[in-house]
Amino acid sequence: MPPIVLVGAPVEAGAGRRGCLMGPDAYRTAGLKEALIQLGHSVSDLGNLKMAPVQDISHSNPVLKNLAEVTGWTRALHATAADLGVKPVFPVYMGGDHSIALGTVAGQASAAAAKGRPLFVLWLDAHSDFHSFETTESGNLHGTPLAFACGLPGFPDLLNGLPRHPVDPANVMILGARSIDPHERDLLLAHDVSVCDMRMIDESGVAALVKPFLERVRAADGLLHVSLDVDFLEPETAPAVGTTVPGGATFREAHLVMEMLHDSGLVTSLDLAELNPFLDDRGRTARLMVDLTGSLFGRRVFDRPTRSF
Ligand code: Z70
Ligand code: MN
Ligand code: MN
Ligand code: MN
Repeated sequence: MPPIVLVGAPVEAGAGRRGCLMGPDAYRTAGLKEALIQLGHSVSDLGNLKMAPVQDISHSNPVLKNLAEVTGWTRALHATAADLGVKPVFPVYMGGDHSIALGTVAGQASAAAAKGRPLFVLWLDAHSDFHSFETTESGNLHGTPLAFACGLPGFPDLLNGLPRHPVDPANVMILGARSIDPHERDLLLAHDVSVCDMRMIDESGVAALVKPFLERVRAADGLLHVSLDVDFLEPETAPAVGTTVPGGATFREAHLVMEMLHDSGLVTSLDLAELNPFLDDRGRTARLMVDLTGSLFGRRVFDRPTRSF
């Protein structure tokens, strides 16, 4: 595994309530870097990115919130991800609300294009985040990053004239969905995105859903970006999130996904999104996210099989 680079993105401008800007520091307090070092990785922390609001950006939809700030973060994160994505490192983007993925996925996609390899995206989320800036009714821009990543129309020039390298919607899997708005549902169907909702998890189990996706990534020699939204998890397990949606992934399902991702050896970048430490219960959601990241980076009980009967 290449060296891990932690990038702090203290973004809350994309969410409906404040607090996600404390996310990166909560991951530091919960010992993310130390946990990864303990697993034998070499880890550096670039600190928190800086952002300058972009004033010369506008859009006809009057409900959009904090467009200047979100665009500033998108450009900063896009530049960082495009740079880290071509280096022999594994970037972990510590959000910040999920609008960070407007920049991280675009940057990783730009790097993948430079390498001539397809980018795949696994979106672990209660939501599909598949609004364009035209279709969002809440105006909360954390509801838009996956549509932007897939190259959908209805966005202003978030990348300051730099080319978008759209992720093929056929290379995306959403897992854990249970709250999708009507416009998003139409767009997901029109673009033929694979959406695995909670019913599919209940009926098939996460392993049977994730396995064929990982096989596709391997067969295509793809790079794989994983975007983990805290609300993928059941809110009783992970309370530190602004919009709680009951019926989420269990502790064990989430760990199993992370363990399978580790064993695949296919993951090349990771977002940790939507942690709101202001809403946490004595840091337990932050610690759970650190533990899940540990599973993605190889934590297991034994490093070889024990005797079997
Ligand atoms: C809804 C909207 C959302 C969280 C994404 C929800 C968006 N679709 N909420 N992540 N926590 O407002 O667009
Ligand atoms: Mn999300
Ligand atoms: Mn490019
Ligand atoms: Mn969500």
